[in-house]
Amino acid sequence: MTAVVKQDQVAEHNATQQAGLDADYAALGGMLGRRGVDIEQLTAVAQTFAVALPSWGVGTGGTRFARFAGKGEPRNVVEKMEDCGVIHQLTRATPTVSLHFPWDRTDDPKALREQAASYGLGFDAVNSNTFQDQPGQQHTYKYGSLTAQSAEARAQAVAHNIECIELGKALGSKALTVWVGDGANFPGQHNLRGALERYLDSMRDIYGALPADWQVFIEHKLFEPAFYATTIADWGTSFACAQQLGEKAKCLVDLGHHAPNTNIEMIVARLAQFGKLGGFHFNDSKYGDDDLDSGSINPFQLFLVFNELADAAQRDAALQPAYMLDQSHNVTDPIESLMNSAAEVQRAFVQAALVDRAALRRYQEANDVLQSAQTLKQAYRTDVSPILAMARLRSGGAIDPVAVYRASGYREQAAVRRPAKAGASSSGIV
Ligand code: RM4
Ligand code: MN
Ligand code: MN
Repeated sequence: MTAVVKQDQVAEHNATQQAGLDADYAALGGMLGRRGVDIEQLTAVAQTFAVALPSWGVGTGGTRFARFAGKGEPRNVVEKMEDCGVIHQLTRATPTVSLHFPWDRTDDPKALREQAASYGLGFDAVNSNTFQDQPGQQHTYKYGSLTAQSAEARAQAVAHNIECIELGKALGSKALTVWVGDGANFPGQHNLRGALERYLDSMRDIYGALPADWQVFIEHKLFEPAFYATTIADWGTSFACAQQLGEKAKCLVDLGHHAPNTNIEMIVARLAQFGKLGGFHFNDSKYGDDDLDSGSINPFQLFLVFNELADAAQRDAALQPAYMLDQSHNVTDPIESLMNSAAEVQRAFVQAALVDRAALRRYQEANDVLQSAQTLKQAYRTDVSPILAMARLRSGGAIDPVAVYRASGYREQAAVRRPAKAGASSSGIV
């Protein structure tokens, strides 16, 4: 595996941290042992964790109004992969990348695949983009894409999605994620049922182009850019469409795409129960689609989502939803933010594995509400940081990825290697 940051630097850093980590790990191991939990087993579980990086997340995102370019930000997909390589090298928790077309379009998928493989990276779901017009595009998406009144615009959007599948095939992806911004801003603008019928017609064409071993993930979002009536606004609509389309269609839950206070873990439980949980876009938010680092606002919710996933996995060992990050901000270094998010999602995963499920079931059956809640809280309150650090160390990563990254000077060197390109917009959302 090509080391993006010098492996000596990682080793030197780890050497300075190892004694402290060993002491913390032993202390935590003792505490867990008294609860009947084997820390070694949890560390092995932590080492199995993997979440995909969003290629658009390594660019500097925008606010909803402007884009503030960051220093040394990647200007193309090759540079994005390099940044993803650093994240994976140091965290060992992000072995795949989710690409977004046409932002990441490549004429040479073979070369991109090889570059990715050199960093130990593969590709997760590919994303289509029919929420903005591209230079030279024939038909506008101003009034929608898969739901557009214009048959030409719809056909163009379908063709784009099929092209994404083709590119994904060449890269080794196995899924297409479809998020559309289609909807109405004014009452009366859409015949609500008609718009969804057009959506389904378009999706049937896309579904028909899926290879046998592929899935399509339908991503819902409450609002934005359509505010009055977003066509795929909620998990219910997403679920109904996935049912209509067939087995290969599943629902994708982006944590930021719900109204505040929505019980997202219950959505997860429902989708798992009915076999339609396709994957996640992990992030956090205070209001809507804030795209903040995972666990930065509501880490308990993230834990509760993983608690449902652990329960679902016990019932159905074959359940394997795709874990992906989806975030993009401009007030942090995106590489640091993504490393941080990967660790926070991994933390929730490990904490959920700590839940004493047999005890929880007993308390639930006995209607012991207080102890049921405490059983979850006990797992959530356990600081599993030493387990995460040990898992990284044993997998060849850094005990403290952000510290190594900062000490490496990667960003400063990137700023020299990658002078800002006028009009570069392949990264970041705005
Ligand atoms: C959307 C949605 C999609 C992502 C775009 C960039 O809000 O979350 O997943 O592809 O943003
Ligand atoms: Mn998303
Ligand atoms: Mn979003």
